[in-house]
Amino acid sequence: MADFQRVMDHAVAVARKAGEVVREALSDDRKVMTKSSAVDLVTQTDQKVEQLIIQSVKEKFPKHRFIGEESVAAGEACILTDDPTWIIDPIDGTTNFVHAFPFVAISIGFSINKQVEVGVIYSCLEDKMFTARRGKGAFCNGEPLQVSDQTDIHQAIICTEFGSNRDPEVVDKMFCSLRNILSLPVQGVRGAGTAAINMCLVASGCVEAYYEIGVHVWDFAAGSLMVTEAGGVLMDVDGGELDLMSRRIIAANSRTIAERLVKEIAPFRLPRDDAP
Ligand code: LIP
Repeated sequence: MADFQRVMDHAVAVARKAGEVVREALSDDRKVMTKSSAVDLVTQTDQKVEQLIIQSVKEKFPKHRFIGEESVAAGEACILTDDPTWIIDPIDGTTNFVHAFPFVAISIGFSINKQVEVGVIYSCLEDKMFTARRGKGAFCNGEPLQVSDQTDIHQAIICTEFGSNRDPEVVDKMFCSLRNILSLPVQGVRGAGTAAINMCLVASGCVEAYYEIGVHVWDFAAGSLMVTEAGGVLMDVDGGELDLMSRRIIAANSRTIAERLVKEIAPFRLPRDDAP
């Protein structure tokens, strides 16, 4: 049995340290490189922070496994096993970071038996530390989080993102979903530029739901626990069960809101995170 409190304490400590590195890097020149597309950005800080987190975890938990955004980009396999696994996004909101748009998070999920047991999201420019443990609630800087109780979609704010895929068919589908949702109408559509912070907004009760197609497991592993521990629900965009590797998610305050969104989202599939 893993000592989840030890895992949580270490995740919080290393996320804080990583946040300092990110804040310092904001005052330097940021050398920007690209990954899967011209708008899929990465910086040396993403790589440095991921190494910092992995090294520090390895010292404390030498047998644990890792899935890290930049390690996968460098060619490591993205396979979720039953083993204790740290799922790391060193900078969630890299485009925000590049532009100094003030929502940037370090996202650390910890899973066993393919179930997320601990989630830590440090919104490092706001200095907000979000934490969740399965069965023990979700917190921001130690204060308990609770999703909103609004189940009328017409009174809702919905978060989403457009990601970094600019294939015309994908863009058309995203606009189709957005058009349907705006026309319901909902009260607003927002996006912080990071999946992790969008999910913290759901958990905090500021918005009713977040959905996206194209995200990765490292973007939403920690956030998924944050939302359920704050009383919310998770769903695939077609209404089925959430699949951590499918790159699709609805995270909502309630089944009512999630199922209403399923009716409006134009679903499509992208290669899975664990595709060979
Ligand atoms: C980002 C996600 C965001 C998505 C972006 C990107 P990154 O993560 O948080 O939801 O729309 O395309 O995947 O790359 O900044 O860690």
